[in-house]
Amino acid sequence: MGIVNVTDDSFSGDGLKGDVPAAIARARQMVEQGADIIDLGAESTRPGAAPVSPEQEIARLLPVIEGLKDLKIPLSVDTRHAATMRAAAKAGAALINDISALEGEGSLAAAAETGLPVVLMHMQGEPGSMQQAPHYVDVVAEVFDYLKHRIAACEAAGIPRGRIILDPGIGFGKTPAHNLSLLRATATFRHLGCALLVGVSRKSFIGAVSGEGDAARRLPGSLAAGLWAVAQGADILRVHDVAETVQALKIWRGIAVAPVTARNVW
Ligand code: PT1
Repeated sequence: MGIVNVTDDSFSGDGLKGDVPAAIARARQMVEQGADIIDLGAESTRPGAAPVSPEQEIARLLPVIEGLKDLKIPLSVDTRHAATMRAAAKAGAALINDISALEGEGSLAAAAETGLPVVLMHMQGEPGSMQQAPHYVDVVAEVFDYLKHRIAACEAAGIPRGRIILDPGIGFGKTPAHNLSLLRATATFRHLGCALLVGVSRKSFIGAVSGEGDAARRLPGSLAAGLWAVAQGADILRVHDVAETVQALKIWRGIAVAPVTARNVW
């Protein structure tokens, strides 16, 4: 899953602001590089970020979705707003990625109405303050239970389990140690019977563990964490660096799963 941000202040320095042609070009380039899904976001949710109104979000996203109508791969929309989910689905988005696991007002009903698959992500607190004092007694058990309850809420709202993708929410109200514990336990989340998505790309825990302060220089750590997650059962990696991740995955897959031959390439 390639990340395309139409935000003012993406943490990794790749925010395309309101530049619609640039966002469209970035998405097309990622498809060329081997992305299977494009995740479009108009609200920065990195630690400390301020919320964006649904109106602003829709105004930023719709022209990009319209401009990518002919894309050969599914478009995901990264939003916590019911109105944005509806508008994006109507414009052709194929997946709803919600960092608040459809806890927003009207989101369960809106997502169910679209009939689209959804990503349910765990977060402790809100982006604006979530890194101030993350606290868990047992981070893996608590994230697991939260996701289990959100699956139940989805099923009650008419979103079947087969349409749900789970995400432990790396970096969302978690210390570096919490993030490492969750990644270590990636395989545990498979027991919930859904596909798994993991987003580690350039995040601050990689900086904390490696000492690399510049988010744009965290590709090696991002690849290491991403490959670990895939080896433990993650189905989807949300990444900034598509070409590099695809190369790493091809080698991992060649070793772990099946030899790469002329007939059997990614
Ligand atoms: C994610 C994700 C996301 N991450 C899903 N959607 C972001 N499903 C946005 C840091 O610690 O992991 N899964 N949408 C980006 N959010 C962050 C969080 C960026 C933490 C950076 C950090 O640096």
